[in-house]
Amino acid sequence: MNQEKLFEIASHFALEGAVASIEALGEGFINDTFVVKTEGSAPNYILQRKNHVVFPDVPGMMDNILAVTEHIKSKVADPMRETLTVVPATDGKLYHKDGENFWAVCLFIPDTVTYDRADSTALAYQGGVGIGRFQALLADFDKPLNETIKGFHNIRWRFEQWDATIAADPVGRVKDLQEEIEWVESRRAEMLSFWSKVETGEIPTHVTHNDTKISNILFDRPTGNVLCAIDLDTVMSSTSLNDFGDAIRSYTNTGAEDDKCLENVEMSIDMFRAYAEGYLSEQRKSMCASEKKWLAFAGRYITFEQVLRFLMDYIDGDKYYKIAYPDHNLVRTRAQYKLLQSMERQYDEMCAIVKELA
Ligand code: GN1
Ligand code: MG
Repeated sequence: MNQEKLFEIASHFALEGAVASIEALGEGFINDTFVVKTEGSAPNYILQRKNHVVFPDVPGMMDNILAVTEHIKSKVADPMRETLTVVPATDGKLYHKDGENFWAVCLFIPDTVTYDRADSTALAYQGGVGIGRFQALLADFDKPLNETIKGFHNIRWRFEQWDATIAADPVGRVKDLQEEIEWVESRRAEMLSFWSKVETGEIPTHVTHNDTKISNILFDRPTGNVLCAIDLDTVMSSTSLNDFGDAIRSYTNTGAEDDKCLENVEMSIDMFRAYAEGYLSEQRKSMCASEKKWLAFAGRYITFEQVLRFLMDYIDGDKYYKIAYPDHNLVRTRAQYKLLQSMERQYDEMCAIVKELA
């Protein structure tokens, strides 16, 4: 993106200090992210173009982020480091709209590090602390949040999309996928039965992060301790089990999410234990009995959902996830299914660990 345009976008925000440079940060799957550096001692900033196809209600999303971060700020020792700080536009809105694109800014938190992979149990433990603390700080948050992506981890809604996609079969792939479709169908009743416990309130809902991979946890550079959860775009109300489950899906995988070599993919029970220890060190006291009972299952639930979502996108002609090659979504489906099977095999042990720790 051209520099002149980026400077023009940045000029719409209430920044301290003159902008010195704007550079791309990482290769986001969903948003485009930039670091805005300013002259002298003024703070630096993160500027993001929010993906309005994935997030149809960016203003609602920014309202969620502001409400949640203000709540956290009111409770922590270092409010400028222990959560994100939203920087409004000069007109007071939480975003700037440029044509069809929405832009938003938050403070850059200095002296921090992030990781792309959890390659040690110590890091998995810290990641668990990060999400556990995030949920604990928000346990008494009582304002309604906007549902910025409909039915995000609601498997009943995902099955509605699934049935419609299979019926439409827009690119004629269904005929070659009978085995893979059966992976999903054979678990339909079990997954819906879990979700019905959320629908009846047997499993309560809270503020959830909904994208709990390691790269969304910020660590303090001097101490190495976990500082806060970042990327709050998907903050919504759901069961906190989903945050745990999605983290288990990503932290415990010994292979890649899209590994072509299925032998690489297993769930590491050591990583499971470490993440659960960290998470429960923050959440043990506030969780109810039904949450504890279903905690281990949440790993299977979210991994199953990911099998369904990748396969559904493949059947749909690859419209949601960016792909790097033609069968990418099918490769992802198979790798996540291998992970799901590994969890199913080790499920008794997962339950025993939760029972011991909770
Ligand atoms: C998307 O791009 P990333 O990693 O933040 C997706 C998640 C999936 C993940 C799978 C808004 O997240 O739900 O689990 O891909 N986010 C959205 O890699 O759909
Ligand atoms: Mg994300």
